[in-house]
This record gives sequence, structure tokens and C-alpha cells, in this order.
Amino acid sequence: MSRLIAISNRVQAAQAGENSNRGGLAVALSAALRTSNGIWFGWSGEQTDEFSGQITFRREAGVATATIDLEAQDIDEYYNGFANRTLWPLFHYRLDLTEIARDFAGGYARVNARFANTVAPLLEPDDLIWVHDYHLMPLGKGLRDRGFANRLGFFLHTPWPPASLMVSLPNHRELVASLLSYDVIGFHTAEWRDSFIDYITTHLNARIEGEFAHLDGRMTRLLICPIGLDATEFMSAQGTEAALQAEQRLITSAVGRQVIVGVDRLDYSKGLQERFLAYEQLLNTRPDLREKVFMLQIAPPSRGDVASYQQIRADLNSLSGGINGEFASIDWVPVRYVNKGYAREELFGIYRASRVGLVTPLRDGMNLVAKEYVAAQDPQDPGVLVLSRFAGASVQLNAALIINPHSSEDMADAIARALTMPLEERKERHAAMLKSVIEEDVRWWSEKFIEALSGEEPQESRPKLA
Ligand code: ADQ
Repeated sequence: MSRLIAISNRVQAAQAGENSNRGGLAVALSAALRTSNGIWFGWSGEQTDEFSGQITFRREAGVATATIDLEAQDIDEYYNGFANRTLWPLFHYRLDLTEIARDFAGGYARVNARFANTVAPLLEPDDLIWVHDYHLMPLGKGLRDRGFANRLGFFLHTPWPPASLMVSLPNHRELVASLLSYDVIGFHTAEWRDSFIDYITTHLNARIEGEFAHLDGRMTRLLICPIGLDATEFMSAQGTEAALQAEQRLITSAVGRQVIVGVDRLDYSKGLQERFLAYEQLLNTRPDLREKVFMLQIAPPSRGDVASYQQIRADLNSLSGGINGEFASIDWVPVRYVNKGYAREELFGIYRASRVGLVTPLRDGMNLVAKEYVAAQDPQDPGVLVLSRFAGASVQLNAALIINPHSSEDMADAIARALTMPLEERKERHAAMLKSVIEEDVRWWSEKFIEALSGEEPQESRPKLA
């Protein structure tokens, strides 16, 4: 069996039950690597005065990790710069927040080269190499240029933006062409894959045949492979002391009121302002619901070094304060807004105590919170998921109440409907979603990707693209 080498920007092996505000990638990848004979390579998150290429080897949460430290300039230009101020907003359709700077592009190229140079000595000829996310798009080409003929795969955790947005990157052709050095590129949904195909056929003259893209004699499989939850691990929280305590604490403090919950990294892609405004709309138009419900929004800060994240934090402080100022009474606070992370078992209890789960991103590659909310419900008395049509998760979880997050009215109606939905309908919708969360879990996802990475042909012989 070939070794799996996973490479991502940050290495943060995650242990079940520990306090964590890590992104979905960390949680999912740890689960996948734990069961394989793999190494996880990437940045330690630490800063060094001068980049030395020295690798620190560890075993964390059952996963072998190999990490490097980066210089302040790398962190500035590559991570806070090109990754978080250029690519992240662009890939989430936020051209208004996309910052273009040559330093950022230079830092991105430099750090990708540093990754290629330092990981190279660890690689053996039959290793399968799986690179993750927008931080490391050119890494595959970097390894090819250094003579590696290994099977190379890339998985994009975010959306792929429309070609008309992609062209606003000065180096877009070079960057996207470099992706075709990989043997497999994975996307969460057909929509993101189709945007990619649109770009490479229009701007690179690539040829598509079945699931494969052809360019300059190379062939890349374009795979739809939606990431799943580590459902077994997450659902094992049921009945634990921490989960029960969190659930009880929330129920007791709710004094008979229904809980509407949101759990998100504090990020402008998650549609938090729109969600707060929709909730305000609900309180305005449905006075009968006042004092009968409250919204718990859990949003640990992320990427605090980037100005747009400081801005959204300030906006949400003011929105939540405004709603509470307007509607609160001496014993009712309509919005509980909490800026911290919770252990996974506690999250399980919090989801389970909530009648409505609000997942309303403006754009999201997948969104694992939607799947967590479903997994945590009591199948005999489940809550209702209100889900944005712009989250990749809405393809699999189409039994949720699917909403347009740009419409406060649409969202407020869906919340009201969720609050009064009859038990039978709640059970039916939940059962359909739970089936997909359990069957298409993180193991299913990684096996599907690794199978493609190993070079196995698609089941149907080169099917036509849908
Ligand atoms: P993220 O944008 O980080 O991931 P998401 O998939 O929702 O988004 O994952 C967030 C994870 O962080 C969840 O597991 C959640 O439980 C956890 N989390 C959030 N708030 C928390 C809190 N307060 N306490 C503890 N944990 C918290 C990116 C893409 C997504 C894609 C994933 C995986 O943006 O679209 O689903 O990668 O591919």
C-alpha cells in the first residue's frame, strides 16, 4: 500500500473532544490520516527569524506530522496576503474585498517553492501526494519541476469562482495552468467543477473528455468529491458528560424558549450580518414570537490580522447590540452572541438543544456545521436545518429548508416555518439528511479521493459531464 502524504498550509491534528476552533479541513484531515500510514506536512503556525527549511517531526493525535516555521514576511505576504486577502475573497465572489499586490503574489510563489524544497527529501517514489486548498495551488507544478513523477492530487475546499472573476488576478493563467500538473483535482460540487471547466476551456484552451481535462499532453481528472463529517466520531459525543451538560445548561437557561443556533468562524463569507438582519426582521414581523425564542450565535474570531475581519467583528457587535437594545426585556435577551470556541462534545450538546440550525453563508465550498447540526439531532424529535442554497452542503442536504441568504424575508419566513414545523415533517427531513451525513462521511470522502489519486479509472468508462 502506498503512503499518503497530505500537504496543507497549516498542520493542526485534531483530537476528538478537545477545545477547538479549527476549520473544517483540520477536523476532516486528521480523521482521514489517522487511518492511513500517512504524514501531514505543512506550516507549524510558528514564526522564525530566518527560514532554514528545518522540519520538526511529531506524532499528534495519532497522526505523523512534519512542520516548518515561516518568516514574518512569508506570513505577511503569503498567508495574510495572497491567501487571505486575495484568493479567499476572490474565491468567495467578493471582488470588492480582493486586494491585488505584487508582494502578495511574490510571497505566495516563494512560500510554495519553500514547501516544495522542504517536502522533497521526505518523498518516496510510490507515495501518493495530496495537496490541500488554495494556499498551495502551484505546489504540484513545483514538485513536477523538481522531477517528481508521483501521483499528485489537489483538493479545493472553497468554491471555484466564475471565470469572469478569476481573470481579475494578474497571474491567473499561470496559476490555473499550474493546477493541471496534478493528476486529480477534487471539488465539493458540480457547480465549482463546472466553473473551473469554463475557465480552463475559455482561457487555456484545455480540452475536456469525460471526467478528464487535457492540456499540453497532460491529463487531469476533475472529481466531484464532497467532504463529509467524521460522523462516527462526532455522534459518539452523544451521552457524554460534556455533551449532556452543555445541552442541559442551554435548555435550562432557555426557560421553555426555543433556541435558534448558528456556529461559524467569524468570516464575511458566512453571511452573519444577513442572518442577524433576518432575525431582526422576524422579531419585527412576528411579534408573537418575541420572548418565545432566542438566537445563540457562536462565532470564534479568525484571521484577526486582516482588516476585513476586524470590520465584520465590529459590524456584528453593533448589530447584535442594536437588536438586543431594541427588543430585550428584563428577562429576555433575543441574541446571545459568543466569540469563543467550544469542544466538539459541547457543540454536539448545543446543537441538540436547538430547535433551529441556521447555516446561511453567502458562499461556502461545503460547510460542515450543517452536517454537524444534523448529526447531533435526536431522530425522534429533531430540529430543523435552515440552509443557504449557496453552501455546497445544500446539494446533499436538500431536505433542509433551503433559503436565499440575501433575502431577510425569505430567511425570516424559513425560521418561522422551522419553529412551527410538525414533528412528522421534521422527522422525515431529518432522516433523509442523516442518511447522507452518515453514508457520505469523511472516510467515504477520503477513500473516494484516494481511489482516484491511486489512478483507478472512473466506474462508468469516462462518462460525459453532466
Ligand atoms: P471552514 O470555512 O472553516 O472550512 P466549515 O466547513 O463550516 O468551514 O467548518 C468549520 C468547523 O469549525 C466545523 O467543524 C465547526 O464545528 C468548527 N467550529 C466553528 N465554530 C466553532 C466553535 N465556536 N467552537 C468549536 N468549533 C467550531 C473550509 C471551507 C468549507 C468546507 C471546509 C472543509 O470554507 O466550505 O466545508 O473547509 O472542506
